[in-house]
Amino acid sequence: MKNLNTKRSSKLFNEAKKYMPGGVNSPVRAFKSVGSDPLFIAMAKGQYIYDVDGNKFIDYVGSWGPMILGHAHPNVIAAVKKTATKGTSFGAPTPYEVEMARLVRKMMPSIEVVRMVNSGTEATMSAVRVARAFTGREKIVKFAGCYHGHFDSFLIKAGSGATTFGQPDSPGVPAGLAAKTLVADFNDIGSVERLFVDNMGEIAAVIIEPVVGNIGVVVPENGFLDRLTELTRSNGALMILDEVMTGFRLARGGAQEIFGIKPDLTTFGKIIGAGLPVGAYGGREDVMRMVSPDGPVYQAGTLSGNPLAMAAGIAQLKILDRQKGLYGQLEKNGKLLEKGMKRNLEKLGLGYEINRAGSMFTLFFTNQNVRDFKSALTSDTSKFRRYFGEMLKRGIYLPPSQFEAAFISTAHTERDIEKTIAANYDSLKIIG
Ligand code: HOZ
Repeated sequence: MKNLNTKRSSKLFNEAKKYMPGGVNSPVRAFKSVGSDPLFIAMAKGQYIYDVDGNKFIDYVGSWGPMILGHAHPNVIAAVKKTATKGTSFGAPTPYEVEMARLVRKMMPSIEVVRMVNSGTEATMSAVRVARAFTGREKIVKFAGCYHGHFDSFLIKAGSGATTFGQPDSPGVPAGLAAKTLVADFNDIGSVERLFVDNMGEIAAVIIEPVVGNIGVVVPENGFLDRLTELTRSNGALMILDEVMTGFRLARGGAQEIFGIKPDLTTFGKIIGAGLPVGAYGGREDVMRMVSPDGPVYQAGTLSGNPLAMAAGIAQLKILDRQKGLYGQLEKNGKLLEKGMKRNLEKLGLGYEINRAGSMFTLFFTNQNVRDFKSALTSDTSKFRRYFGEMLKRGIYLPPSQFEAAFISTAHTERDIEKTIAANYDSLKIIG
């Protein structure tokens, strides 16, 4: 199998490194952990992404999740074009924001009141501030390996790029603030119970990715999220569900619909902007009315509810809301891919793990059952690095880290899945 020609990407990267930290604007896209230069992208359409050297790939990154309908969906593009001609930002309310809030409430009934922001990080940061104000408590509980964006309080045992680059606890976070973040183990309710006992009356909220996507995909075991919800209630703390990845992806009503839980607050990210910069947080009316100008908790932003982002997001959410069979198709293709990859592993006598929730999946290079941060870290990342390179050569663009989720979109066809399974077989055969 020939190596890819990536001359133009490499040239751009060399120049980019002079002007930007690591040559990129977000660490995970630097390809650092997979030992090659990142691809610079020229365009994407449907399930395909094209780099500046003219290479074409079946894309399983999907801009890290939001492109659930594939790239450049005609409805989304039409909405952006139409809106852009009327102006790109006003710093004042628009009808789009009302329509967006109405849609989010309709699709996710736990959301009574919602505030739009510009990213998942802003959403989680603001949700925790509100929870602290509402409860009058300062400590929060997060789970090892969960990633909730790059706000100080969350860069403690954080997944995603922080784990990929071996920096789960970032320097620069004040020790006093870090001490307010308590860390429990995913799928281990006992670890949360102990924190509540040791910090009685001090915990404002528990924040969790219902299906972890930031150490690769890790699925909650039966009853774990239910017990967690009960535990927060009985201790007067709030439950914050971080649905930045899972919201509107695993189901119309997100992970909370699938697992039948009702969080106090939920955070969302890029999917509600169809790839434009958007986030949101929302939930119980009595909690959300704490937010300024209804209440005293300050949180603001000129670009919050930006008309272009709202128009794109509304176009995408409307399809997710109305198109019959959409989530069934994602599940079917997810299952097909999982089955094919498992068949490959069996044929080759390899015992690696595949975790999947609907259209999110990860192949872990470990023989252990991956159910938390510790077991995810048993993955052989040098094997992943070689696997990633082999898949890329075969036209499959996966997230460039063992500790990320891959995403299927509605644009992926059965043929794409079959091609991916074949590439997976050939790649695994080479690396063993
Ligand atoms: N952290 C995001 C999902 N794991 C990826 C996007 C980014 O950090 O650039």
